[in-house]
Amino acid sequence: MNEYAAADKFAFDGTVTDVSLYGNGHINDTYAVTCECADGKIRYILQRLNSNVFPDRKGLMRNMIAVTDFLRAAVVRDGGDPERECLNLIPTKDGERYYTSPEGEVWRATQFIENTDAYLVADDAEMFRDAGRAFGKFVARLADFDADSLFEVIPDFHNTAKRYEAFERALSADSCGRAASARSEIDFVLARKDGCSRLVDALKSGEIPVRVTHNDTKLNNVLIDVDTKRAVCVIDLDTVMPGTMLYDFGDGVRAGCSTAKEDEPDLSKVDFDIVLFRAFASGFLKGMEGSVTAAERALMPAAARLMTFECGMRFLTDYLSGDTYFKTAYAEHNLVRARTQFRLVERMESLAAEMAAAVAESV
Ligand code: ADP
Ligand code: GN1
Ligand code: MG
Repeated sequence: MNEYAAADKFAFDGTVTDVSLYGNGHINDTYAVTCECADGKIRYILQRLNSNVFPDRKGLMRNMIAVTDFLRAAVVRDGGDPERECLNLIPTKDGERYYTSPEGEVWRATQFIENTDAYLVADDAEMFRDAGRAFGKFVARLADFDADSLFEVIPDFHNTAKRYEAFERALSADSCGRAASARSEIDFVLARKDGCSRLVDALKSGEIPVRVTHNDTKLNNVLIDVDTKRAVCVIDLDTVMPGTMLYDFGDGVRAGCSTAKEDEPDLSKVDFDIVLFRAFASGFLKGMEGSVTAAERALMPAAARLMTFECGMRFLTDYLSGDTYFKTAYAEHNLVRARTQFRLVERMESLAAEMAAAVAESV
């Protein structure tokens, strides 16, 4: 179904005048919908959920509805603005919270949070600190949410050891004959097999607590107010599942502590910024309101490294498999992305002591 036909299913205010592709997500098809109504223009976000990545989109939507309802109540309780500080689903004309097309596509719509932007690279450390605070607060707010009620949208999403096995399978299949063009990246991964299960083992043994986590905390998954540069709303709730705060902390560092975009082809521009790391760590810990355990804190630098390695390995796996998972704009896109992640991992390996000191100094 095309986006105009899908837009017509929702109870938007006014008349739809434009539906255009929007944003930089790698997974769903996201559109901005513009409607004309008596008092001017109003915008919405309309999304077609990715059926390949999310086989059970009804389970995903059940999670999203429960989580957004819960967060909305928390925002109201804290005296915040529930129209801006949480996602608000727009019902369909039939009163449903999302739309399923006859061919099985799942579409959802949310209020467009105006006067905000999604950043690929932070403007400065203060902006990134506040993004960290928002992601930490997200985990803190969901502390009382029943983890067992959540459907596991993508099983083993951050199980790095299982991700490693998937990489090995893609490498031995080499279904597109691309392995020869990624030899040094493949060797980079093979050399780091040990350590992949550090966080899953810590969860399994009880060394660190299971929490309800976001699991996809890249900088462009928090909307930032364009005037104040403060984080307004955490978005992209598709992967909210039981996990560890270290997934969210680590993935946030991965995405935001780089001096360049995730797909920067010129590696001389890609470096790990310890100032940004310090800012994110202090913001995240503040957002978590003192609930971080000593064991979690001790693993924060390692988690940043591991989540970055995992993401690079996923990009490389997708490159070897013929780009079936992440959206790509050109043939080498996933390989280019893998390279930036591995550059960051190397830099984090060299900066391990400085990263540990930065976390230890954060209050
Ligand atoms: P994906 O899973 O593909 O990353 P997202 O849910 O993150 O999809 O949405 C993609 C982009 O759309 C975001 O990075 C952001 O720029 C924009 N976006 C999503 N929801 C909203 C919203 N409610 N208001 C404004 N922009 C939004
Ligand atoms: C995807 O959906 P998006 O673009 O925010 C991916 C994340 C990766 C990220 C890398 C469901 O995030 O896991 O870390 O790309 N989301 C899913 O940029 O796989
Ligand atoms: Mg996103």
